[in-house]
Amino acid sequence: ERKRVAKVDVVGVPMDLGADRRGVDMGPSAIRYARLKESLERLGIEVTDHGNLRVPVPESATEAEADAKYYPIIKAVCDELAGIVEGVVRAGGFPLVLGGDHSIAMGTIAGVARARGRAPGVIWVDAHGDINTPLTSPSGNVHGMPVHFALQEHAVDPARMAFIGLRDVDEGEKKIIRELGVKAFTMADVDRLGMSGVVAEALAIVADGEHSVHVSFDMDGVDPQEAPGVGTPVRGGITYREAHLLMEGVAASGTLGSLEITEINPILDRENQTAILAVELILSALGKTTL
Ligand code: 4U7
Ligand code: MN
Ligand code: MN
Ligand code: MN
Repeated sequence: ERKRVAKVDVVGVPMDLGADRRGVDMGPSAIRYARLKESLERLGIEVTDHGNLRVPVPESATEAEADAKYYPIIKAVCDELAGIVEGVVRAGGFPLVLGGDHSIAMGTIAGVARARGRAPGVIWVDAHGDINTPLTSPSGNVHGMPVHFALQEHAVDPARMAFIGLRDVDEGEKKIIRELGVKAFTMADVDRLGMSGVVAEALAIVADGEHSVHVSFDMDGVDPQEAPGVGTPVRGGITYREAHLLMEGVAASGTLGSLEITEINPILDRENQTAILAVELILSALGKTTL
């Protein structure tokens, strides 16, 4: 019997300042509504829900920086998130962060890094690269930049990170990924290698025995047929079974130290199916198996 996560600490971050379309701020509610707590408890996991952080709404915020919209406010919320995540990890807990747009990953990763004295290895599941700088970004939206900031400011090692599911990467991002040599498994790689091969290769890079693994899961990594409730859907994504296989592979490695689920937009969803899928995937990542 492999060692399972016994205690999970849930933190909601109703953030949508990092994205153009309103609605991902409702992600944490949708995931809780999909019975996150009860489902984890049925797995035998003890759950502490820390509730949601207070996040300003765009209507109440002033927006000065066109290159990275709302960056100062996003940074302040991420600092607060980092403090909570740091405390959870120090207390031996497992942070499960519910977004919110993907800019929140800066806070989660910073918190894990502070608690452990080193940045985690990162598996970034996404249709997008999220590695724009304020200068390369075509949109100015910070949810397209968190990987850049995680590498730049939170000491994530580009050699200890892997993308899975990419299929919509900006020209500037392609150049950065190439120059940094970040391992990127595109959907074409998933087609060729199969998801089990991709996960094995990704874990071999990210989990070197010294780094805990952080999975930052953007629900738009999954195909829109399965996950329609996202702000920026892109066809040709990870299938339902591939998504589970990914999480099951991570669970089986016994290296997962933290997890976040981002970019669910309940307004664009159908009967909460994207949040329901998110809960299923969380359970797979935390060790749920059929038998
Ligand atoms: B997400 C985009 F230009 N690359 O930077 C950008 F295509 O967290 C999209 O992955 C970013 O959902 C998507 O604005 C951010 C765009
Ligand atoms: Mn994305
Ligand atoms: Mn993303
Ligand atoms: Mn998005």
